[in-house]
Amino acid sequence: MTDQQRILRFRRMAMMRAFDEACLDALRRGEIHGELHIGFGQEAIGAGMAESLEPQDAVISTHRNHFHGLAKGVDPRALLAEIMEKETGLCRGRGGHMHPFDPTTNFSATGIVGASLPVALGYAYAYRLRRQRGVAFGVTGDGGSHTGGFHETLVMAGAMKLPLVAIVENNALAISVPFAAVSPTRTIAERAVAYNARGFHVDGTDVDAVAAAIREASEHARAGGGPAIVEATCHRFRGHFEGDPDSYRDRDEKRRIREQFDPLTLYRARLLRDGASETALAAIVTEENERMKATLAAVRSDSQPDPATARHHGFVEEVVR
Ligand SMILES: Cc1ncc(C[n+]2csc(CCOP(=O)(O)OP(=O)(O)O)c2C)c(N)n1
Repeated sequence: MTDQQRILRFRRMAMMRAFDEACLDALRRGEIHGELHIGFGQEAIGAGMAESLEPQDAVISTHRNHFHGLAKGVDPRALLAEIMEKETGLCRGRGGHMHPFDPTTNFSATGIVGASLPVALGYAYAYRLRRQRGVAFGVTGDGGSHTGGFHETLVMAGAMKLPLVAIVENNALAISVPFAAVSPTRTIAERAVAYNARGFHVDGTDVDAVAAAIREASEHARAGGGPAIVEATCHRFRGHFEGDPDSYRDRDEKRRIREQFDPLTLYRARLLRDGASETALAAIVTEENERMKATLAAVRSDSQPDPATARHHGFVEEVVR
């Protein structure tokens, strides 16, 4: 791997963090309504995915979806505009933060826990039927990995050797439910054997480790070897959603997590140790923050959809007519 590739990984993580900082800013000013799920602490997974994704591949994500969309190449401005319910958003402001959909990059998300996997299965099956090279990436949390849809998806993908990679962001909490208390296995990756799938268990705060595992999993799937599960362990820095009192963890534990497991801090230290310049890395963070602030400022002046068009562009309109 070249120094340039490593710097790009750092930049991608900085960009993802800056994106969610922009979302928080907008939320605090009352410019986002409804729930907002911030991904701080999980940047290495988004950034680690990015390099394995080809244009025809699909990424189907969760309620905590921003980093996966950015990894797939979704335009940050259009994603932010969607989250801020603007007419310029990916879905003209009608999907919002939990339901972005971008047919140009094959990216979508769902607020239904675990439901990203069956959608990814549909893409994987379509690639097979159309004899296309694509791989479908279904992202889920540890909570989502316990659902029936996850199991059914892996059963069918395993039986048919479909090109599907399940990426599990295991932050060890499904809202307040600790992973260890509800999982029958120590890891999720070890369940892969039941599906004739490859299983990878990686430190999800280490972007190099994540990128390597996803690279291997996707090459395996792309080559016709069948599905893979990549479980990336990580930490969620903030509450489940903005407004969650997060009372299931004490303050000291949260501070310790932020101090010890910040993927950006950890990677910065590695790059510095390997000879990167401190000034150059600081400049990258500043550039990404400034760029995102400018994007936020631009989105702010976009208009919101006209209420008279609330029934346009959708199923409701068709049924009512
Ligand atoms: C089918 C379904 N059940 C319950 C919920 C409510 N809910 C939203 S997020 C969540 C927890 C998800 O945990 P996990 O999959 O580990 O993802 P994380 O939030 O940790 O990223 C739950 C139970 C839902 N949205 N969908």
